[in-house]
Amino acid sequence: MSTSTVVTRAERQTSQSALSKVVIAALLGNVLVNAVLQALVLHTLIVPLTIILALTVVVAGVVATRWRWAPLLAVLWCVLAIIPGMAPYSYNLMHPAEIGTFIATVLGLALYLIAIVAGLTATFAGDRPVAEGRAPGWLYGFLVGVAAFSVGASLVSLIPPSNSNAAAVSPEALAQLPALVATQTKFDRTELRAKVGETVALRLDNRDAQRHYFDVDELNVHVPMPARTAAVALFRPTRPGTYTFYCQVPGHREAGMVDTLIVEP
Ligand SMILES: [Cu+2]
Repeated sequence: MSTSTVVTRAERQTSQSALSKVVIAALLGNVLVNAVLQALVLHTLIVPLTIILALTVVVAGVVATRWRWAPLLAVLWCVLAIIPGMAPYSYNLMHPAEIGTFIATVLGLALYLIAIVAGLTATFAGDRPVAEGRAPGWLYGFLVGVAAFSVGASLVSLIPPSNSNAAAVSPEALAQLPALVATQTKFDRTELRAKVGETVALRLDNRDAQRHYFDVDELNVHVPMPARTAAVALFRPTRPGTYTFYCQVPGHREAGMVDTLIVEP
C-alpha cells in the first residue's frame, strides 16, 4: 500500500523535473544568447540587460529547487523581463540586416516563449504528464516548431541587403566628403552647419561594431550606418532653422547620439 504512494511521489518528482528542466534550460539558454550578443556582437555591456540576466539565473535556480510555484514564478519573470525590452526587440525584429542582434532577439524571445509554455504546463496542467513520469508529448512538437521557426527567421536575416548607398560612391569620392564619425555610440561633432538650398553630402563614418543611423526627422533623413562602414547622407534643406540629428537605434539617443544641425539662410 505504502509502496505505491512512494512510487507515485517519486514519479511525480521525476516528471516535474522534466518540465522544470525545460524551463531551466530555456532560461539559461536565454542568458547565454544575450551574453554572447553583448560580448561578441555589441561589444558593450548593457547594464539593465545584465541585471535582468543575473536575475534570470536566480529564477532558474529557484525552479531547480522544485518548489511548487517556481514554474509560475518563472513565467511571471519572463513576462516581466520582456516588457522593458519591447522597444529594442521590435526594433531588432524590423531590422533583419543587423544579423547578430536579429538572430539573438529571435532566439531570446523563442526561449522566453518555451519557458512560459513549459512553466504554465508545469503549474496548471502538470498532473497527468507528471504521473507518466515525463514531459507531455506535445511539448516536443512545440519545441521543434519553435526551433524550426527560429532557424527559418535567422536564415531570412542572412539574405544580403539589396544595396548599400555607399557602394555606388567610389572610395576616392567618399574620402573627399566632409565626415561625421560615429564612435563608441557618440557622434564626433555636436554641430553640423548647412545652407538653405545647398545639397549636403556627408560621409557617415561608423567605426563602431554595431549599426547606427543618421536621422533628421524634420528633413525626412534616415540613413543607416552599417557597422565599421562609411555610408553617405545626401539631402537639401529648404528652410533655415535649428534641427536635431540623432541615431534612432533604441538607447543611442539617450546615450548621447543627439546633436544639432543648423541650416543658415
Ligand atoms: Cu546609434
